[in-house]
Amino acid sequence: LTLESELRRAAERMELELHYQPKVSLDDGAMVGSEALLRWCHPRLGMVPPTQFIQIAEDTGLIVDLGQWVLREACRTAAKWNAAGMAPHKVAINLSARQFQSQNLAGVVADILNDTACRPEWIELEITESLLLDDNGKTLDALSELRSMGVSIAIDDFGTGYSALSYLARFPIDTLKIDRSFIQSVITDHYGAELVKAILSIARSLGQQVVAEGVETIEQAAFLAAHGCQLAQGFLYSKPMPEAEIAALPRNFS
Ligand code: G
Ligand code: G
Ligand code: MN
Ligand code: NA
Repeated sequence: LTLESELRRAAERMELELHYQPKVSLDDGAMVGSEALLRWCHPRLGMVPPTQFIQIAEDTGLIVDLGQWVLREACRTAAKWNAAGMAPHKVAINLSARQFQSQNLAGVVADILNDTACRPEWIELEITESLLLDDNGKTLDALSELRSMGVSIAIDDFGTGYSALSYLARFPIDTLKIDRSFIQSVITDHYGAELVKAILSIARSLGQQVVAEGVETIEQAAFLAAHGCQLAQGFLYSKPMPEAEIAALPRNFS
């Protein structure tokens, strides 16, 4: 059996699972959200990391069904956590470009929100810079419709793509997620520190929120807080964990 045909059946065999990594306010340490990250527990191979199967799923088109499974599962969890008084907790969901091209994404999201009793403000969709550069008009339409529904949009891995900064003004974007390669250098490298300060300054001017990814040390968190970064994610707080383990965590990391 090829990995592709096994992946095709992974969802119905309940081999897929979402883990969640807390997103923390640098102001007061409160857990204000989380990022949903896909995991495949393969019966023979064990845990297959997404870096090994997302690309296959994208190349074969399987990502469209897989992505819908992820959306539904993450919205279900967001609704459950917010209804249980964990509120307000925003769940971030990663999207691939194929999910915009091959379907009416805004319609799909609207149906899933409705089915799962999830409010639009309880989710954020994470897209990459490359998606915006390839736009044929369809992406802008879908993002605008999602935004008008009340769903927020984040740019993932910010700074690692083609950096055509003009898209920041053209597209409805709420949040920039600074890639962890930048965060890892803020303390050790002068240029790294200046780059992160410049990104924070651009985001502030454009009214966008910033999430620092891959925060591993107190020194990094202190630097980010001192320069006006609002939110952080990383091993300093928590690795990605199953739903039940996140729900059992204290709501504050300070
Ligand atoms: O935790 P980590 O190894 O999980 O994730 C690696 C990368 O895989 C992430 O940076 C993310 O871009 C991608 N990824 C994780 N989950 C999903 C998902 O549900 N959909 C898509 N399209 N990408 C994902
Ligand atoms: O969507 P994205 O590419 O940002 O996925 C996040 C990836 O980064 C996941 O693979 C996750 O496990 C990983 N990650 C999360 N926090 C940290 C961290 O503090 N350090 C490192 N090295 N990786 C992290
Ligand atoms: Mn992401
Ligand atoms: Na990232």
